[in-house]
Amino acid sequence: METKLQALKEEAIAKIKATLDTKELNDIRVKYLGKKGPITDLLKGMGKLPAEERPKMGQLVNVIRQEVTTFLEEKKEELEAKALEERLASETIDVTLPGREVKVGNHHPITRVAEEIEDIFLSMGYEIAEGPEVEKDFYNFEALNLPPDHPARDMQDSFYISEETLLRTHTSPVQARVMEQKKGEPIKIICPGKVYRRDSDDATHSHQFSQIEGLVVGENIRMSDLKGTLDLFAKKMFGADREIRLRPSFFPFTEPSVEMDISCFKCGGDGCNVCKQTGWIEILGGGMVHPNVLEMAGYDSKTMTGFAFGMGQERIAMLRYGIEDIRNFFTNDLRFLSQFNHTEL
Ligand code: 2NM
Repeated sequence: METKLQALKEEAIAKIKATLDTKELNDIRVKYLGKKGPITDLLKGMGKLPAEERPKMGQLVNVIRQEVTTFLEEKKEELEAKALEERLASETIDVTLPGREVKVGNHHPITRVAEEIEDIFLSMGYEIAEGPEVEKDFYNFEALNLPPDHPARDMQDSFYISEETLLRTHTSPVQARVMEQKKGEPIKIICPGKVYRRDSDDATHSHQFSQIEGLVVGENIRMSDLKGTLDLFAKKMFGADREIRLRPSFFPFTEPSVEMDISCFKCGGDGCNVCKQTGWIEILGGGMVHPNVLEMAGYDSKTMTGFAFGMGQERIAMLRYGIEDIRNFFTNDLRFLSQFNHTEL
């Protein structure tokens, strides 16, 4: 019986060693250690043994059961570890793969320039005022002292929606509206916004563009206030060492009217390609608000005076960023726009 038991043990261990999966391993366990297995059979047959041999045989059976069980458990662990390893290998994620790019946008260069200009005037105590882009002929022209025969009022020069409605040709009507609302009170505003003119688009003209205009009305507002304000603006916007120059000009809504140049920020005034060898760059127009404009809005032009000025945002942005064609601002070409991403210009 002892040799039989040893043979059974060897047989079971050999099968355990050879098996490759857990199901087969379980079959082996049932076969050798189960209730109908050969070892159980041998135990049952112990009754036929002489009494003095029984304890020794019983002990041997238990030792063999224990040994086979240990082999089974070890194999089970081995197979499970292998299965886990295979699963992990098949489910591996390559964390070194590059992630999906998140495109970060930024403000349009025109918006940037507008906000920069706004910040400068806000720091001087101005408020921002806005108004409609579809405007009454009255606010766009009449209230601004543009006579009926003025060329800007020609169908060829403005986008009319009806006899008395059009796309505003400048942001000045916002200022005419504010003056009307303020009913003789002092004013200090800047008005940014889109404007429209019938024009053939080319490198320097666009039928749609953006302006930013300023208006100050109060007692004793003088040309020197305009000059000081614009000088400070020029220095904050284009560099502390900028100088300004005012030249006589004409606008229907200001008298006297001026145009302002700044000393060239590239060459400092010596002459270069940016200032076209003149040393000066034209930046904006302005002047003292025409008495007719003040009176039409309900101001007494004897006690209240004002200055106003206006500039094209695109022109400022072109100078600031060295852009040569105004159409770049409107075509939404990402190759152009992405140059303004992530960079402090
Ligand atoms: C400019 C040039 C000169 C201007 C005048 C006014 C108003 F409403 F007060 F009459 N607003 N803006 C003005 C004056 C604008 O832009 C080149």
